[in-house]
Amino acid sequence: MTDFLKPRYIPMNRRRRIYEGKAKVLYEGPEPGTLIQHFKDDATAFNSKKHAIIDGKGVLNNRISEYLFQNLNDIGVPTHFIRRLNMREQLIREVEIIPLEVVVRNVAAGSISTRLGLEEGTQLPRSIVEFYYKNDALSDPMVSEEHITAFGWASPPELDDIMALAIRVNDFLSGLFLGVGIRLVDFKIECGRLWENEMMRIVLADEISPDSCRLWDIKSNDKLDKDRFRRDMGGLVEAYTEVARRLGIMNEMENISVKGPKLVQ
Ligand code: AIR
Ligand code: ASP
Repeated sequence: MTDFLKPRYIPMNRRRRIYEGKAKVLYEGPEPGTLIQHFKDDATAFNSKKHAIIDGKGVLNNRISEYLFQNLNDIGVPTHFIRRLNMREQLIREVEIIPLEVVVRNVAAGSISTRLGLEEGTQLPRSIVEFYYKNDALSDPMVSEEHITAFGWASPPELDDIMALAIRVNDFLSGLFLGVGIRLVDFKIECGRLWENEMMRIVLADEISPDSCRLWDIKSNDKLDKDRFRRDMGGLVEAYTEVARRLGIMNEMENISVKGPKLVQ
C-alpha cells in the first residue's frame, strides 16, 4: 500500500489532546473534523468536591453510550457519534459545544426535589426540560431561555432545535429503558453545532450513560446510576454492569470489574 493510503495510526502518547474534562478526554482524530473521545474511570460529584477513581466505569460508559447513540443514529436523531474504536474510546465528529447542560425530567429526583420540595419518585405532570449554564466556576447555574438568547449561548431557532432533540431523545430512551425494566427518571444531554459545507445543524454530543442519567429499577426502585457514588451507596460498577447486561451488551466485557489475580479453575 502506498504510504498515503495507510490508515493513520497515532500512538496514544503522541496524540494531540484537545480537551480534558472530569470524566473524558478528547484527542485529535484520524481525519479532519473528527475527534477521539476517551472515557476515564474518574467519578466526580458536587462540582468536583468529591472525586474517586472507579475501575471499569469508563469502559462501561463507553459501551453503554455507544449503544444508546447508535440506536439514536439509527432512528435518525443527529449525533456526533461515528463508531466505537476500543474499550475506552470512540470516534466522533468535531462539533462546537453549546455551553448548556440540558436536563429532561420525568420523575422528581435530585435538584428539582430539593428546589421545589417534591418527594423523590413523584411522577411529574409532564416531562420538564431545564437548562443549566455549563460553567464549573459558577457550579453550572440554572438559566432560562431568556438568559440563553440574551447572552447568545444559543439563538432562538437553535434553542427550538435543542428542545425538540431533547424531547425526542427522552421519548425514545424512556421506551428503550422501560423495555428492559428500567425507569428513566431524568438525564442530561449536551448539544453541538455541526457544520457540513455551508450548513449548520444541532446534533447530540457528549455521552449518555449512567453518569448522566438517573435509572431506577422498575420493580425495586434500586438506583442503577451515579447517585450510588454521589450518595455513598457503593456498588456503582455492579449497577452500571447491570444496565449493560439488560441492554444486552455485556458479551466481551463480563469481567471488567475484576482486578488483580484471578482464580483459575
Ligand atoms: N447531570 C447534571 N449535571 C451533570 C449530570 N450528570 C444529570 C444527573 C441527573 C440529571 O442531570 O446525572 O441525571 C439531573 O441532575 P440534578 O442534580 O439537577 O438533579
Ligand atoms: N456535575 C457533575 C455531577 O454531579 C459532576 C461534578 O459536579 O463534578 O454529576
